[in-house]
Amino acid sequence: MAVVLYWMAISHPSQAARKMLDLKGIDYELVDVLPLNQRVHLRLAGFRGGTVPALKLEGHKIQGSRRIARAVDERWPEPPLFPADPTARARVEQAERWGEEELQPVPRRLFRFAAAENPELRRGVARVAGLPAAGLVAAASKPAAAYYARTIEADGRRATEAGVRADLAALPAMLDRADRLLADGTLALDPPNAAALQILATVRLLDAFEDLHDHVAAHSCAAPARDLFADYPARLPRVLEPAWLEPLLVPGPA
Ligand SMILES: N[C@@H](CCC(=O)N[C@@H](CS)C(=O)NCC(=O)O)C(=O)O
Repeated sequence: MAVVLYWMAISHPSQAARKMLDLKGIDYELVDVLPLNQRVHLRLAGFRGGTVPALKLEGHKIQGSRRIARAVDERWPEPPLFPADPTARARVEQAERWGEEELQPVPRRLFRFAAAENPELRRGVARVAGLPAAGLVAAASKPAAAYYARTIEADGRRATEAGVRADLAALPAMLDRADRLLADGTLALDPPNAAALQILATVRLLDAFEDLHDHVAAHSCAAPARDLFADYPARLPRVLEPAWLEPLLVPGPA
């Protein structure tokens, strides 16, 4: 098969990359990477980096959702993931970059924090990944979960209480920004452009955290995120201290 996507169903940039291939009508093979084992699996598959999504495309190995968007768009131009007009393209690229660098780490950090703290969540993830003996996997993956919780993300934060609380404080403004990008047409939906896929995949995962659902659902970006990623398999139980959620209790957008 000329196109192979290494992904994890729970991973929001993986969901965005898969949707790109689907929108282009590309015939591809999907390889499920075990959650918390990305680094090992991807190195064994010949990739230099240890993150999903990772794409083999006609002999090339491409990692990172933004690089994948460009490679796929160049090889299969229709429907386009970026506008043809240079000014409009620059706006979409700027939004996509913000989506990847600032918004994307937020649910990943919450997930890592929760996975390190909560065996039930690890059991759920093992079940979604189709693994047998999910209870054993949950116990065995505790050190890996702790390791990922200590990893520093591109934005300099870790999945610690301080990192998570800073994310929760920043989240309302970030979702307001996603709403504005949707309202001014930077995030196109018909067909979805690269910025919409990048940002709405993250919004969809945020919405799947029971702790965050009410707040996310009050934003106008939540409904298109749910439509675009209707089959997203994530449902994450309450894991955060109620007091940490206070920044989300301020009234949502009008
Ligand atoms: N910003 C990159 C990052 C992807 C990323 O961090 N993926 C996570 C899953 S959502 C991963 O595989 N992490 C493994 C690791 O950090 O070792 C992208 O958009 O592709």
